[in-house]
Amino acid sequence: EVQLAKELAEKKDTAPETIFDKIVRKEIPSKVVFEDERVLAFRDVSPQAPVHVLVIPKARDGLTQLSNAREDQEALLGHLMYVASRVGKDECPEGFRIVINDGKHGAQSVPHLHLHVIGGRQMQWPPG
Ligand code: IU
Repeated sequence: EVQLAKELAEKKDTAPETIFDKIVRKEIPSKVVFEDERVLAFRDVSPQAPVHVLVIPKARDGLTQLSNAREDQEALLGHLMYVASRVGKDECPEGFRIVINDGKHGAQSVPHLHLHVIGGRQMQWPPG
């Protein structure tokens, strides 16, 4: 357990960068909803509901997916969730859904951690 944590902490993020890095650097335009030093929230280009915002860490730092998170990233994970909650509360007064797709079975398509904030219509359960 300790050894695993150590290896993760020392591991450099060598995965190729994704389009989200270009969005963070504003090389590709996006509709920014919120931003601070650590996170960026922007509208999904292919919205699945009237409100569909992605909240991402600006520096990926190994967070290709949630399951790669390190213990020293707990505060960042909390901040991402807090920002997602604010976006949801601001834009979806009747409720919303937060989704994190992880890996193949999670149907993740972009290997840079992102929280989907989806709302503005009635959601269904179970998800597909
Ligand atoms: P996923 O959880 O990895 O499947 O979500 C990726 C999302 O990123 C998906 O909803 C795309 O529509 C969205 N997206 C985007 O907003 N802008 C882009 O340039 C690309 C993907 I590529």
